[in-house]
Amino acid sequence: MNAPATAPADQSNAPAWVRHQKLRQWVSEVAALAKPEEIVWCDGSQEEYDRLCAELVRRGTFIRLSDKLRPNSFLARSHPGDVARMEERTFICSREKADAGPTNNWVDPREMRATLHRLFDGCMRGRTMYVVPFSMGPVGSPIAQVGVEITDSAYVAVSMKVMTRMGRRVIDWLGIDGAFVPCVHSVGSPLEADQKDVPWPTNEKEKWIVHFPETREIWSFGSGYGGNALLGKKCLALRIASVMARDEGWLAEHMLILGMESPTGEKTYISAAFPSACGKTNLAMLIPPDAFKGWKVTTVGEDIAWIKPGKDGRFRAINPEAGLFGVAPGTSEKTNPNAMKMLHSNVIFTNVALTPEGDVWWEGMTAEPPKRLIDWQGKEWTPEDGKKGRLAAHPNARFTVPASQCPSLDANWEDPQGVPISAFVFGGRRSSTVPLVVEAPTWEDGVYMAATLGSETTAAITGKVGVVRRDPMAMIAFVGYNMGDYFGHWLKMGNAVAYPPKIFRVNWFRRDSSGRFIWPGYGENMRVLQWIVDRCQGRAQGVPTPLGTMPRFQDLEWRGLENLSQSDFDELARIDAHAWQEELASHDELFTKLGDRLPGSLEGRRARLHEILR
Ligand code: SAT
Ligand code: MN
Repeated sequence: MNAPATAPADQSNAPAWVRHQKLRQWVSEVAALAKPEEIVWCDGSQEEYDRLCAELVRRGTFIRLSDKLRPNSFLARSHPGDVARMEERTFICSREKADAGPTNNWVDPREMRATLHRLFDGCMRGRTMYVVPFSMGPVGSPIAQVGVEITDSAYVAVSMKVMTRMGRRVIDWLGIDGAFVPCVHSVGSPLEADQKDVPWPTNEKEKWIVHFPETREIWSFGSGYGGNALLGKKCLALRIASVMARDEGWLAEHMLILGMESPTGEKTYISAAFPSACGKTNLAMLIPPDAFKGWKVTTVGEDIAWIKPGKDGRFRAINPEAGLFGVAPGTSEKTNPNAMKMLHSNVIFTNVALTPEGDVWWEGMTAEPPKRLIDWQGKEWTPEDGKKGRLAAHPNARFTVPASQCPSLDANWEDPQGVPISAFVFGGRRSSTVPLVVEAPTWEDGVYMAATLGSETTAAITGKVGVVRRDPMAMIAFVGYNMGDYFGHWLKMGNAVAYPPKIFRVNWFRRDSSGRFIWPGYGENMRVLQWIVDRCQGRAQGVPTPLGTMPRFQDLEWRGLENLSQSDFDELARIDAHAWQEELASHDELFTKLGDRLPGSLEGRRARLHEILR
């Protein structure tokens, strides 16, 4: 909002420990506009968390789960129209449309500010406005960034306590004039006098998730769910941070970070990007199969990585988050035993099913569903309903849980300097065309592989199955500026360190002619990770192919996986020239869209691949 000619009186209701005048003034201004009934500053204490959770129970937003089965855990059921991030309602409002680029929604910032003024005027009437100071990254880390979220949702306030370092220590660190990213959020559902509240307030008519990249501000209206409302995550840590990273020479990426410890104690860190529905959280917490005695996989992060050139000539990465907001359906003892352990207590579940004993359930958790459940919309559910295709949990049902509960958490996960990255891995869900694993011969080839990343849609995302969607670096929804410029930034970053990571492309999802997945996935992905680590350490063999270096059958560890034959492997590694011509034509579609902002060297690579893959 434009600053008034004279600063208004301090209406921020800030406690004495807030000494930052600009912060007080900004909170006063937002309060004057949104007109909440009261203002509460969050100190981030456990008492505050418990008090807000109790309040959410009292208001019907939270159901307290059995203290025996899921101690200190809650279930929230969202409004059925507010169940996921909304890309079509997400805007990058740079001054120039071309700076948002063809892959983002754009509205002129002046027009957008007028819209926001209309929407936020009185939007918190009858509600409490929470002021939530948070740090993305360990408080005080040179890589961390501070945000302050104003929200009228207590669900958001408690979720931010789990997902970020939140509260008074962040204010203390800000001091009297530290920089912060202002984030304003409202569910967009004011309460008139005597109006009874609903468990999940939302605005059914309008939802807006708005970013101003030049002034580094975030405004979100109408949704209370996930990335629409927990503004530290995709909005700050990716969209706004990607702009900071471009300007300051680092990378803000949609990547997990994992550590691989060999039997000799050698540690190699990998950062990997996958579009949704590719098992990113499972990979970040992988447990190696028995054949990998002495190997350990450790978790630094499972969604976002901030990566900066380090003094040692390597990229150093931190996980800016302090919690996981993970997809529940499909998580089980088989697919992710570490996640199952992690969910034993202190969890906020959203849109999963409730058992009669006061525990939770979701599709894929167990082979047999419980006899009776209450589904994510609060209705009775039996396995008969399941057979008819009615889901007990929403496909995008989530768990919100502190990272500190992760059994595979890396010892250095909070190192303020970050962990050194040896490899970047990019993967998508592709039933054909893309081989199991390829190492890019050069940084530029790797950037090309990442820029042309594609993944097949699943029902959970679009309702349409099997359509390849281009998702460069898995960042299609998260780059806060022009995608062509982002590719240029990646190309440049290869020269920012003396030892750039190797870049790999993986695909766990290739199918045979009968439609069966050829690769077993999950823990068995360790076989590919080990080859990647060994390549980084100069140990493993591979052969050059038109796409890059690939392992031969004998280059991977097969002990304990006897039923994957050499001919299965040949199919996983097959490069079909005809399919690749189609693939390259589809890369061309993306490149054409980016027009003159596309770096010439990427188009050059495409043309060369076109020649050699004939
Ligand atoms: O809702 S979030 O944006 O946090 C998660 C996701 O959709 O990827
Ligand atoms: Mn994500």
